[in-house]
Amino acid sequence: MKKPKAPATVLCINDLSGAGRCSLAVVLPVLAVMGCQPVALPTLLLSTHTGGLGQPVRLGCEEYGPAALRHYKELGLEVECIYVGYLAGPAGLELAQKAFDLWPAALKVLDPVMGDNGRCYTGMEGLAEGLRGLAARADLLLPNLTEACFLAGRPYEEAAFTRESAQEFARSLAGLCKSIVVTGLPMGKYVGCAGIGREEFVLKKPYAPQPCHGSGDLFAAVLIGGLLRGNALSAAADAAAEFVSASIAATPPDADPRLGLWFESILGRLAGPQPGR
Ligand code: PXL
Repeated sequence: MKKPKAPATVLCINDLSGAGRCSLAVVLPVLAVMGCQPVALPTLLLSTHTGGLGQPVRLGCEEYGPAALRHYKELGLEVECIYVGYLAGPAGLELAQKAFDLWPAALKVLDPVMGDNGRCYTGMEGLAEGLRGLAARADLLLPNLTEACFLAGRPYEEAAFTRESAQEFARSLAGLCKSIVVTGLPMGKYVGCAGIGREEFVLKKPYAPQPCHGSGDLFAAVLIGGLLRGNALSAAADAAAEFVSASIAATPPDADPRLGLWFESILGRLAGPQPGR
């Protein structure tokens, strides 16, 4: 019998928010169902995310993170991809830099989680400069419109984009990273994302009227799963945007938006052949 190929190992540096469907709670099931082996490296434990569910209970991981990295290195863990999300503060930034140092050949993906709708998430002010440094070392940057504006040091404007202006906007970010997919671009009845780097593309999906908590985490995880299956960036981004749209459609309109998207019932759609690496 042919020996099965080992699933791609993805080191996921992100927070663990217990309730609210975001960060590791979303990323781990998505990557696993797509045939990868996620290794969770929490930057912070919270009872919920910080988006309107009251004051979450927090447990810092400042000591845990570097010690866990040392352990993984001692074990000789092979890491094919490092996926960086919510960093919680300067210690998280340092942890991600250290991971980039330890596995230089890994595919390095940075979702610079800082805010949405023109506003910063609680406690994320002041991380822009450090995230710019990390982005310069990453292979792929996945900001939403708000984060792109923060990183580029520009005012946030709620402009309506056309295909052309969306592509132009993505091109204007080129100095930040080799490859960029910027998400959440308002395009009338649609929401768009635009990519630059090895490929240039603009994708449009129907606009969801209610805020979609955790949608960025869902998008990033599906996109990474697709890349590790060997798909092109534009195809992986399209599948990710499609899955976010389908998750919005699977969420009842009267559901509490603070509890995120009801993606569980459609998770099986992401299952498929093992990553063909
Ligand atoms: O999904 C983004 C996110 C991640 N982690 C934490 C958050 C948020 C958004 O509010 O609060 C802790």
